[in-house]
Amino acid sequence: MKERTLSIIKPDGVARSLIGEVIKRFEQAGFKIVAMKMVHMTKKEAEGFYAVHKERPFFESLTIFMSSGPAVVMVLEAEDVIAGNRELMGATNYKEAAEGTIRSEFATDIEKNVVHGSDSPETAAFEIAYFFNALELVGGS
Ligand code: IDP
Ligand code: MG
Repeated sequence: MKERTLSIIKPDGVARSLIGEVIKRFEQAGFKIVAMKMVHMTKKEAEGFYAVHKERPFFESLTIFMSSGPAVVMVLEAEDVIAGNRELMGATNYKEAAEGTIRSEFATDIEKNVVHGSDSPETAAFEIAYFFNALELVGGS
């Protein structure tokens, strides 16, 4: 089924000039970009985005990192793109990420792992609406 997911090239990926590298992989996988912009989140905005993790020990560090510089937020559309994007990204911990995945090749730390991707249709809907309104989403085909 055709679906949409939220992708973020995190501040480490932008700072290390990996925007083109990441987008190339999405396009080669057949994902259509139906919305895209750069954002420099405030600490509060990062906390709202990652609210599901607010009880986790890494929440403070994660939200400082995510608000430390500009990020690229995108909505990707394709068949089964939520799982497909998670597969391209690789495991959260880059040391456990499969060879050839974005995190395996480019992450430097369990936190600074270059990309974010929604993990379910429910989180995708919340995360897309967090950054984009309906008029900002073009019809991908
Ligand atoms: P995900 O990004 O693969 O979905 P989540 O468990 O949702 O992983 O965690 C969100 C983000 O929090 C991760 O991408 C990573 O940046 C950071 N993170 C997750 N687990 C840890 C940890 O154990 N230590 C430090 N940062 C972590
Ligand atoms: Mg997650």
